[in-house]
Amino acid sequence: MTHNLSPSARRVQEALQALGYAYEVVEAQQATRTAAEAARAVGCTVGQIAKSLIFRGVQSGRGVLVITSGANRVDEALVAAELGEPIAKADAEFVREQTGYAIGGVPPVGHRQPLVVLIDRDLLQYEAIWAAGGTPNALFRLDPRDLAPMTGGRVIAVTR
Ligand code: 5CA
Repeated sequence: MTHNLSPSARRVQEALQALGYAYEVVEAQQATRTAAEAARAVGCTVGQIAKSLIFRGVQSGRGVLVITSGANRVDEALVAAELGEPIAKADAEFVREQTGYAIGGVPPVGHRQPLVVLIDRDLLQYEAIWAAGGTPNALFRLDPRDLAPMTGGRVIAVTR
């Protein structure tokens, strides 16, 4: 099933398999680089797109992944309070170094480095959501209740 995927998407597919999930990474014809594009491509609401946003812990230097509903903007103060240190937005190089993927395709699993993972509780209201699958047009559909066990992440409020 994975032979037609590009190498980055295949890595995500293999990570899902290794974690015991049958979810299937698919590559869309059109770009799914942003939540709006992804929602258009798969025919869901923007809120059902799981954005994978990378931040850097300012004191520790660790990578932080906040998996956010496409409908929400992350309140960095809430995330900082949760982590116990301020965070800064990652630049493209830090995203690539931590995750192994380029901005626009960062998946929730299959990263190069272990990341601290936080999950937007608003994602849990949906029956199904879509997350990036390693490239700017790769996606997979999943049950949002699998996100926490799949990533080892904690569910939090990312907006007030
Ligand atoms: N494939 C889509 C839908 S899953 C996707 O990956 N969307 S995303 O929102 O998770 O990834 C794009 C995010 O990357 C943007 O929301 C933004 O937070 C971040 N981003 C975009 N440009 C930059 C940049 N120059 N530096 C750092 N982060 C950026």
